[in-house]
Amino acid sequence: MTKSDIIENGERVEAVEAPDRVERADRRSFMRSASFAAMGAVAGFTIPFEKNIPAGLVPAAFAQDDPLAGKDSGLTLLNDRPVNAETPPHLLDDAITPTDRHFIRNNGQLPFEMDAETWTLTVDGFVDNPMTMTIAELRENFEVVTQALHIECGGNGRAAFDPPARGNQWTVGAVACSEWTGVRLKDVLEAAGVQDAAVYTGHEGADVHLSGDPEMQPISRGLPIEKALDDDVLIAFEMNGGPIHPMNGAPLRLVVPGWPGSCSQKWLTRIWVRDQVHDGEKMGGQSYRVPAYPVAPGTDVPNEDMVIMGAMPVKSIVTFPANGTETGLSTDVRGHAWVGDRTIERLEVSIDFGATWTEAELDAPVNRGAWQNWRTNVSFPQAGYYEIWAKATDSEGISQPHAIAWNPRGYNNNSYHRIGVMAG
Ligand SMILES: Nc1nc2c(c(=O)[nH]1)N[C@H]1C(S)=C(S)[C@@H](COP(=O)(O)O)O[C@H]1N2
Ligand SMILES: [Mo]
Repeated sequence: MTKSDIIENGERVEAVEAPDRVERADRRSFMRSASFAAMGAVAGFTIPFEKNIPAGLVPAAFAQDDPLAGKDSGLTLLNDRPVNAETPPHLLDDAITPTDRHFIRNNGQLPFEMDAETWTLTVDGFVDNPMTMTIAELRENFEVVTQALHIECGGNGRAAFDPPARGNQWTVGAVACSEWTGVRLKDVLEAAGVQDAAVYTGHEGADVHLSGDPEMQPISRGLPIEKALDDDVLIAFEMNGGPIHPMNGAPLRLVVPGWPGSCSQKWLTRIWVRDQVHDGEKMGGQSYRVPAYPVAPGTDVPNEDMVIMGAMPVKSIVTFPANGTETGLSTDVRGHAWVGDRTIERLEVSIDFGATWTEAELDAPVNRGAWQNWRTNVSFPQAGYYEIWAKATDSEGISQPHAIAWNPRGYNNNSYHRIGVMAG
């Protein structure tokens, strides 16, 4: 078995992922450079019949690793290569999403190492003072802030597209609002001295392309410089007062609330300030881009007619009661609402398929970039099946639509969240 055998066979590389990141990094480097015997040594055993092992076989002892280690067992695993998992709405009931319930959207494999002590971030490109800093230096040199910030995958809701759009079939749970601690990207960029020629950032992370090819990046997206200088964008090193979960970008990540989740680079190693729109992996073609004009469902839209997604549209979710449950003739109803770069002004609920709506109690955001919590109580006129629909309206007076504005890759589905209950 050669080194390239191992690297080219993504299945095998993926299969050695272990919950313990240190151990895992060890195993991974052995996978890349050594033999099964060496791997056995790491795990504390020898493999007497090593020479009989067919190329490409994953030793069963290494294949048991759980991609959802450290996560709530109620998360729905959509894919394990790369790992993608969403959170059922009833598990998103908390005002602040616990770390173990934050969804996971990976485009590649975990980095080889995620050591907070040795991690560095480089800021370079069109800046006066290019810099490379450790996490300790970021903490020392910039104001450390803690904010509740929501992240939603641009493709959340894709499963409802008709005709279907390819990509992860997210239902409604590729969204979360955890409390993130870090420094403002704006403060770091200002210290680096953004030059007049700067128009965009390019973000790089340490995750590994699915092919294992070290020359390729799984994803590298960026922000228009105006958004990068907005004070709600954080370079985060803590999640909910503890370490960032390895799957959520430990030990350093961007959090760009209200913009497609893909802007929130995980395992962040570099902010490259550019004098052109960033052209990193998944910035072009049909990725995170929508047609510049409305299209009929199923339309093939040429790449040159696609525009990069910016702030995400107004949206809400019902987190209680759970879909498909039985209730009394009245029940509490609650959830969250959010929108990119604006606030939610109104949240309404309907129990009669949208014929009438009643306003719910809606909290202000705890800080800019946080989702807003809402609650109400509904009474059903008689026993039977009801749907509870939620509709948010933002500060520009724009409400969630009833139907999906179809686009080829299934982005920005902000149609009403509906849950069904048996009342009485
Ligand atoms: N380095 C890196 N950053 C990344 C990704 C990735 O695959 N690699 N996925 C992006 C996408 S598409 C989303 S929706 C968010 C998801 O963040 P989460 O996995 O912490 O929920 O991370 C973004 N940041
Ligand atoms: Mo995403």
